[in-house]
Amino acid sequence: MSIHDELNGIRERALQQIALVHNLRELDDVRVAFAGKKGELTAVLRGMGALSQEERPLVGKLANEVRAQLEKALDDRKVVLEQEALTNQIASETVDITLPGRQLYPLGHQHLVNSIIEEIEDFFCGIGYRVVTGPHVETEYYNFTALNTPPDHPSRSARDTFYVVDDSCGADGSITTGVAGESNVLLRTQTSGVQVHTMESQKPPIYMICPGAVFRPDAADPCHLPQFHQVEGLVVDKGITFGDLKGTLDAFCKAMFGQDRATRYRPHFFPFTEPSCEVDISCGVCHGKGCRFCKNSGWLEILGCGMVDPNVLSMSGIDPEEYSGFAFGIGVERVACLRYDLPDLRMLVEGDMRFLRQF
Ligand code: 2NM
Repeated sequence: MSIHDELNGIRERALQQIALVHNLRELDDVRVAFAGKKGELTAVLRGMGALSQEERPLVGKLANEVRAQLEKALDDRKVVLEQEALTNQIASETVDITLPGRQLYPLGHQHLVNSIIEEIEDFFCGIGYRVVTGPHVETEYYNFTALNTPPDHPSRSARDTFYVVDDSCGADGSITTGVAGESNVLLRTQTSGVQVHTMESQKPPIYMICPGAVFRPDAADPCHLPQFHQVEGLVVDKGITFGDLKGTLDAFCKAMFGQDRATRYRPHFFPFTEPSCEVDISCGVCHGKGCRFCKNSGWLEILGCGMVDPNVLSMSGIDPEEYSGFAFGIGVERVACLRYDLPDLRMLVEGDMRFLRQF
């Protein structure tokens, strides 16, 4: 076989094999077999020494053509195989980001009491009120005296208030409750003390709410918990009237329970407000006709309120001739009961998964 035919044969076989390889490794094997240092093409070129002067340039030219052709074919095939490999990799590694996540167990959520507090905060922040918080431990002055509560008022008794015997904190910080008259430090029975602190330290206009835990020595039963939550509100400004109170609390009740709910204001008594009211909303179950839920009255009690007693303003350094105000107190657990139709307040603190999972 002439060296000419040999080169053409190499070309033909190499191109054939290059077309047939499946991957880059096989392609490299072909490259080594034909164009490598010990490859067929190299071996043929070594034999060129034996050629005549005339033949040598012709064969050399052909050899260079074959080499160039092989190299181009190798390069082209390499591009195709690389592209194929990338396509395969992308296909095999694809993550469908639209697939829903796998939920391993039911997720927890915010406590009902806290989500109601946040809803109340959202309403009042939306009409320009500030949220203020304060300590759970208060003095009798801030919890009672500054709120116009007489010294002999029954709410001050140890039956209605947890007193803290201040020097009986254990080394571990534990608190022992004491007897009225023996301590003037207590667990707040309402959050109003925070409002007194605010009135003392800040000039009107005051538009504030204070959410938080309060404490009363009641045994837990369907309607009582020894620790529960209030959101109290206070407005002090020039020219505040009962109309402002009613407009604000009507808007609040509708926002909280639905635009179709009616309100009514029943006269009541609180030491810190005059006049004072309890506010009812129309029953959402029977819409006022009377049913088991509203104990046949058609109405559900929802909050207490009133015009701040001038004594309360003046004790905190605000001139009642210049300013007036209204205040209100909302029982958060009570709102939760009405909202979720709970038969027993204790369900809110027992942590029973069968109850919590419903929300
Ligand atoms: C209520 C009902 C009526 C009240 C009064 C005050 C303060 F500090 F301004 F005197 N804070 N909250 C208030 C008034 C609370 O709870 C049922």
